[in-house]
Amino acid sequence: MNTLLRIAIQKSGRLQEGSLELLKESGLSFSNGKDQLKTQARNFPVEVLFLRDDDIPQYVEDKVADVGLVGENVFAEKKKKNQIVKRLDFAKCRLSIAIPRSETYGGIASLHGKNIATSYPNIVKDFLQKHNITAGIHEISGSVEIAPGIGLADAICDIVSTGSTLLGNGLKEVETVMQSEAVIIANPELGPEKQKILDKLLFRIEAVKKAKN
Ligand code: PRT
Ligand code: ZN
Repeated sequence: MNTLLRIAIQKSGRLQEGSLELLKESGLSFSNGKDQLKTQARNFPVEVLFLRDDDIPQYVEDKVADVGLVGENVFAEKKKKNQIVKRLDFAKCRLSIAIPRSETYGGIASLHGKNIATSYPNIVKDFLQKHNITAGIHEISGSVEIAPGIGLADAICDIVSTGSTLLGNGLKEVETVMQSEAVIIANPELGPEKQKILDKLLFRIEAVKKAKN
């Protein structure tokens, strides 16, 4: 049986288009059926699985997929035994702490005793620990930016790109917790055949990147 490298990408959302484009620019061609769960490249030993981005690190750790394409923020939050094998220069954003605009910010120590709403509890926990801050973390899965306005939290930690969402919700960015971009993560124990396919793919991706610059 011929070995296939299984690549998990986001089923729909901000990473989906860029992920498929990257694979196509690297010379892989797919039959474009909609609503597929998986598809095989016609001309390269790769199979693509379409998943929710949050699930990808676990699937890669469990070897359901061999590699995955996710935001670095998701990779960092999930804390799996995978490795980043390529940074991709798209879906750039940052994870930041924001507070109501009406409040004065007296530096990171003023987060002491506050309640922070976020979808990234592990990253926030590590950040607070690193700065010796004791604060509450309130995990919510979506619409984090409305939390201070409805009295659910004093501050938030969420993804920021242009900053207009924060502005629209009366918030201001006060600390950058991490920078993020799309990355390729891989299970560290791929075995020689899959590793060879991955190396070939990464070589092509690098060539595409160089041609663009
Ligand atoms: O359904 P699934 O779980 O797969 O997708 P999702 O809804 O969890 O993720 P999705 O598609 O929204 O984002 C996927 C990844 O894109 C994130 O994990 C980030 O790595 C990256 N990314 C880049 C962003 C943004 N830019 C971004 N702007 N993810 C989210 N946003 C949000 C931001 O939180 C804000 O609410 O977009 C809004 C607009 O941002 P501003 O600052 O430009 O106003
Ligand atoms: Zn998600």
